[in-house]
Amino acid sequence: MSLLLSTWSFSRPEHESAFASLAPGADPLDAAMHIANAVEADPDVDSVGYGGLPDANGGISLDALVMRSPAEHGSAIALTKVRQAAAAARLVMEKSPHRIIAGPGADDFAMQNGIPEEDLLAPAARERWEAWRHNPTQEPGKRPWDAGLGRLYRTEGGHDTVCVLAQNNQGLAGVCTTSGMPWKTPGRVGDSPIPGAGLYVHPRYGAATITGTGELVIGNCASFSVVESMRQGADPSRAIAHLLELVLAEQPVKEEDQLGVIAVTPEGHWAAGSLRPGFKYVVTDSEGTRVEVPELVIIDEPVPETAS
Ligand code: SD4
Repeated sequence: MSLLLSTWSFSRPEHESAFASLAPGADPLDAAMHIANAVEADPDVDSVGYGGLPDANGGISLDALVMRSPAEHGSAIALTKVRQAAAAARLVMEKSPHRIIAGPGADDFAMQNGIPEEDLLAPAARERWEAWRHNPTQEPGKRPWDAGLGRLYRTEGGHDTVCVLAQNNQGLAGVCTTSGMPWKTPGRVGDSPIPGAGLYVHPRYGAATITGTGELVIGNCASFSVVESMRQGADPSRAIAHLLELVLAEQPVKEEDQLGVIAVTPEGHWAAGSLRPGFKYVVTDSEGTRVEVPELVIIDEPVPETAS
């Protein structure tokens, strides 16, 4: 049995082809990368790779993490010259003696290992930054709302990362790749490239990954916390609920904050949950591919009219 899970409906298009590469014996990381690479290359996804919205100065930076186990993971942080952030993170894991490489060194390392230098700021993202720059006092942001159409409804300031988990008879693998929070303070790094925050994979206990406001994720070591709950016997849904309730109790959660979590056991039992309505995820298993709403939503809120 094999399984692919990813955050947000914009990650759906490559699910079937990625799943085809997840046959027994295949490397689950390859399948997860397939989805991440496609989203990074899509200029219409404004929160990942090319097309991502820039920081307050108009500079875009990308962060990514790939993980198979506590002994096998790599992060590339604050890339400004290469679009393929997940591939850069995989190179850190496979070709360096380190676990995290950040800043200009991360760009150099990626390029030395064959990833091309490219412009990261798409014209549409530049235009939106120009508009924001001339009116930075506008309402700071509403959280993303996934209408399941492959694009997210939202106003300025929302953000949403592609996180992918893959499971087959070879084990588990995960990828998390993002351009981070739009209009962020230059130099800001979120949860996505931090092992145990945006993503955690343990071959014996399971994997979890998170999209949403990174500032709420880091302090609770959120992905690690979900996997740790599974290690202690919780099923994935209970483990996610425990994490989201903990964040709500311990963090200054604002109206525009959202967290979407997906988790899977080594046997392929999975669940998803979110802090609020509006999060969707994509699953492919032997029954096919579908875009799903998580059963677990911690804060009950009405659907905004603009999202329907
Ligand atoms: C970050 N967690 O940089 C990422 C962004 C994200 O939904 O996932 N947004 O905080």
